[in-house]
Amino acid sequence: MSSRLTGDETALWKAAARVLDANWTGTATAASPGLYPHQWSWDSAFISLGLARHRPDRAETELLSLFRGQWADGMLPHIVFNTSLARHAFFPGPDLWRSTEQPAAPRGVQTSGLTQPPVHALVALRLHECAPDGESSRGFLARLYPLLAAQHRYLATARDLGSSGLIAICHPWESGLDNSPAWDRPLGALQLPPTAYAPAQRSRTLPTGEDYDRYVRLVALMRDAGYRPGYLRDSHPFAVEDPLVNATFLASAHALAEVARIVGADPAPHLEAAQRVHAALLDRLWDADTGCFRARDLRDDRLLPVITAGSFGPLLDPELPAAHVRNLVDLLLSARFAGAAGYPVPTCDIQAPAFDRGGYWRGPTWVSTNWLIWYGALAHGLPVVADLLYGSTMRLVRQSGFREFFDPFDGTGRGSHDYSWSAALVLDLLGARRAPQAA
Ligand code: 2M8
Repeated sequence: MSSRLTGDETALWKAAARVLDANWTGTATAASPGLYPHQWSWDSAFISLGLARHRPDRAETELLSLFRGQWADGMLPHIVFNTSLARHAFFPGPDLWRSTEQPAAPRGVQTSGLTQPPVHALVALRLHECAPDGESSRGFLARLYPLLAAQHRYLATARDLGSSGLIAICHPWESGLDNSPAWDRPLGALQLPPTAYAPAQRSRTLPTGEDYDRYVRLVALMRDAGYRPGYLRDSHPFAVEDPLVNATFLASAHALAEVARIVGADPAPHLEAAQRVHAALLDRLWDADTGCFRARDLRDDRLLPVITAGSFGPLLDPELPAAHVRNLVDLLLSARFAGAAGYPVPTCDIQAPAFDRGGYWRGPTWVSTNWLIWYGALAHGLPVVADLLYGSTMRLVRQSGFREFFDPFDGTGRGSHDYSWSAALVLDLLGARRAPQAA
């Protein structure tokens, strides 16, 4: 493979860099200029990977600025609000979360009260590996390490709601795959009071009406209980062990062990945490009948029926047994996913009744899930799968620009334009091709 970018790749690189420059606010990057004007947690992590390739000075600032929102118990919130914007610039804004009323929330920063997939330690280590100046990057890791360790401690203690070794999400937004059909069953079981919370007018591509009321209802329940782990464990109606969230937690635990070694701390607790998740993923979320991972609803202790792009998340586990890897690759290449999509990977099983090629997280291809599966495929020495994902992602952005998501059959762009993580992860993919040792 050539280590130089082609002319076309150079043009893509410049276009992606322009998106990140335009969305930079001075200390962080807006997830998308119009639709998501604040700083989102896993977006920010992905964005810092792109910044590392284009503006390394900003990559560390981006992550550190996100961790300003971390709560005293280690919880890293999924949104850090940009307080220079109008309070109603985004719904749900600070008024729904009321973080400032929570004793554990940071002072002077307004945040949500939920988490998102913990990709941050994985990303921090990758930033270090790409860093032009190893010494200064070690200093950055030393600063970030206690924050990452606290984030992982919170998840392992406050969020192991089933005492199973896996962490549970308490809201579909915590999965990052917000409106995925995987959540239809537990969301449908939620009792709604006779009030509509959500504003009537939202972007047409986002969930509306009763779906949105369910999301807001779950937030209100968590908030009114002070986001307390005891409430989440014993009473909250939505508690799900998700394969992608747990796989990112596991991969980040491995990365955290490496970060610990680099900064002179003890890697052992992080390796033990990774082992626990590895064993519990296989024990609780592997479905031998379909040969893939599925999410488990803790409220009825059953696996959820829909297979999604998140089912491939455990490819991020470097110790995933070869037979499981083979099963996942067969499914990925089958007509249920890449085999029948011109622009893989669709976020939902094409053959599932709920599949919707244009629906928000209900079928379209997203750059973030492609990147995660690409990363996992490389770690398992699957260059054909990795090349398929690389090629599909490049064709999508070449054809439709840095859109939020894409039709998996014809590549039509959907959702917001100039979406930061689409640009950032393309920069990372191009950067990895240019310097394969950093892949
Ligand atoms: C979407 O999430 C927000 C809620 O947090 C929304 O639906 O309004 C998801 O795509 C999520 O994964 C992403 O982090 C966020 C910002 O890009 O938008």
